[in-house]
Order: sequence, then structure tokens, then C-alpha cells
Amino acid sequence: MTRAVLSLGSNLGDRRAHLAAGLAGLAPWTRAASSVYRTAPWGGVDQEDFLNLVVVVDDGAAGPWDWLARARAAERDRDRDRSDAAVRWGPRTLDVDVLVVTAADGAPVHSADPELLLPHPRIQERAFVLVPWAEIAPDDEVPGRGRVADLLAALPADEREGVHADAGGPGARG
Ligand code: PH2
Ligand code: MG
Ligand code: MG
Repeated sequence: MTRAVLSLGSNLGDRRAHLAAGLAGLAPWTRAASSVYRTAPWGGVDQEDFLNLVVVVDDGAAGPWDWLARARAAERDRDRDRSDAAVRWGPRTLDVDVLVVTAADGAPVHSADPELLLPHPRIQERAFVLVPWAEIAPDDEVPGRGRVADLLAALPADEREGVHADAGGPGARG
């Protein structure tokens, strides 16, 4: 079995529909899904708020590149722009990021491939990742960095304050 934690985000078009489709695509492997959060844009680009959530997935046969392929497939399904014209940290119909992967023997998977950096390099800077993750798996370890709940507690208050429970409620099906 490999377990992975994925972050889903959307701030372009019908955000709820994009997230719901992403969740549906990942449903065969999903063990836990956080509720939906409305989050201030991270990264300095002036844009609409995002909706974000986190899922825990597992699949005995899947390696890290399979999780990336499934994430990319979910993005393609929502016509995600991956051209050079797309702004770094700019608006997305659907973004699915692989945060961490754990091998069958419990060992964390590390990857320095620029296409798939594991663990994801910016987890500890992002309340939009840590708040939903801490809701469903606060004791998860980010290899080399610490426990999810501790990383969240260590964030500056203004970063945490940009993340709010979404009125649409859990599961992004509304
Ligand atoms: N994704 C980005 C850039 N900035 N900010 C928030 N709040 N949530 C995101 O998912 C996000 C972002 C590009 O992937
Ligand atoms: Mg991404
Ligand atoms: Mg991203």
C-alpha cells in the first residue's frame, strides 16, 4: 500500500464543481477528505479567493508517479491551463498537488525530481494546506519538518487568518 496526501484547490470558474469533480475522480482511493475552506490567495498574485481541501488516499499498487498522474488527470478533466501562459501561483480551475507519499513499509518517499518534489517544498508555509490537513490527520509527519498540527501552530497568525471554513460545507458537493 502507498498512502499519499493531496491538496486540491480552485479559484477559477465554478470552484465547487471543479473540486467535486476532483474528489469524484480520486474517490476510488480516498480514505479521508477534509471539509472545504475559503482561502486568501497565497503567493502574491492579485486574484480571487481559492476553495481548498485535502484528501488522504491509498492504493497498494500506486507509486508516487501514479499519484502525480492521477492528480494531472483530474486537472486535465477540468481543462486546467498548463501552458507557458499560465501565471505561476495564479488562477486555476483545479490544482491537485501531491504533498507526501508513504511507502508500504511506512518509509517516507523522497523525490528531488523537479516534476515531483517530495515532500512538497512549501507545505510548512501554507495555511491553505495545513488547516484542512490538520482537520483529518493532525498527527501526520511531514518528513524532516515535523507534525502537521505543530507546523500549523508555528505559522504566523496572519497566514492562518486567511483560511476560513466554507459556508458550502463538507465534501464540496454544494
Ligand atoms: N494555489 C496556487 C497559488 N496560490 N493560494 C491558495 N489560497 N490556495 C491555493 O490552492 C493556491 C494559492 C497555485 O497552485
Ligand atoms: Mg500544482
Ligand atoms: Mg499548487
